[in-house]
Amino acid sequence: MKGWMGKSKVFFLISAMALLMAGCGRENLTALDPKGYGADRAMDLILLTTFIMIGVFIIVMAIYVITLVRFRKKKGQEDYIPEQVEGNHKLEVIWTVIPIILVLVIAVPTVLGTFDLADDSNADEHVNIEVTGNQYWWHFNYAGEEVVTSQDLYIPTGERVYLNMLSSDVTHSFWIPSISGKMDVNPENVNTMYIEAHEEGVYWGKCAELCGPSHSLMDFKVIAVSPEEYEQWVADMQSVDPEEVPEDSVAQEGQELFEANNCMNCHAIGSSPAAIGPNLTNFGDRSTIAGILEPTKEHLVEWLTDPESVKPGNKMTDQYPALSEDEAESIAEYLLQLQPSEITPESAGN
Ligand code: HEC
Ligand SMILES: [Cu+2]
Repeated sequence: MKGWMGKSKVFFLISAMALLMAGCGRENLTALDPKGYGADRAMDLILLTTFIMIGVFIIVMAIYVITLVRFRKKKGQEDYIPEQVEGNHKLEVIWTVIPIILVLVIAVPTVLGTFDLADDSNADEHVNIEVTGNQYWWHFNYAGEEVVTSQDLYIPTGERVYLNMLSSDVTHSFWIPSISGKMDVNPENVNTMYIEAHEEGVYWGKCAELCGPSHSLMDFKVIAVSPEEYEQWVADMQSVDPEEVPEDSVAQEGQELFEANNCMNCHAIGSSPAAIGPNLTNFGDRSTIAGILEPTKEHLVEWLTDPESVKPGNKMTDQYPALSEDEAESIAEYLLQLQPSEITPESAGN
């Protein structure tokens, strides 16, 4: 009875885990549905190793079952003792050589793929973006373009985009499962990787290295658009005038409050390299607020009045005078109007 209970518990646990993990897959947040070059290579290796493992499993199981059936103790032969074998040269060579061959079959494409994905010899001919990981947000500086943004990384489809990555604090890891593998983002050295998206779309990114209390909320998106749309987006970003005064009076008031409440100590609008907080040039076009909230006015007011409840341990909490609901609403009105481009996560589709 006890044994049966134990087994049923294990069975229950495994089913519960399977159910839970089935819920983990999110469209455009899975390495099993590759939409980019690095993810393709990883998928090839996943399939290769899985097929080899399944093959080994089937063969071993077949030998096991055959042995069990054929060499059972038979009626009338209760006293029979089979030949006692001590060491068999031929067998030992076979079961040493086969695994070595299998490991080589896996190792060769793995090593080639690793070198291929680390190749940055042609980086100069492609789009280069400086990526900075921060507790708990991402900063993107488009080298040579005077374009700076955060959280939503715009890239052209069908081309390599080189990312030169550094952290401003602790080690993070940059991971867009559908597009490419992970890369550590360290405070002491620049790591370079390239990504290439095949199709237009919005791809989810995650920080994959435990970096503090809001590590799991350190999400970002890659917005892959056609090369023409990408050029247009860059031009739109370059033409932003950070001083521009909004037309409606609530947003105007919001802009004044933004200037009066220390916000600009940390947040730039325009291509300023200052980056204690996310650059807000195209904040109104963002797919999310702070990487995780739906981009609505209510959520923005929530973020501005109580960021701690949204992202524990974030670096904005208590760094500015407390805002009333009205003040936060005016600022929200202003920030959500910062929409320099028609090229947005929505236009790139989901
Ligand atoms: C001490 C620096 C600092 C000050 C002052 C500050 N912020 Fe922030 N802000 C941050 C940081 C850091 C983040 C990123 C938090 C995170 O996601 O972990 C942030 C995030 C944001 C975001 C979300 C950005 C995005 O890309 O989703 C908005 C909007 C914002 N702040 C608005 C404001 C406003 C408005 C004020 C002034 C009332 C302000 N901030 C004051 C540092 C600051
Ligand atoms: Cu992180």
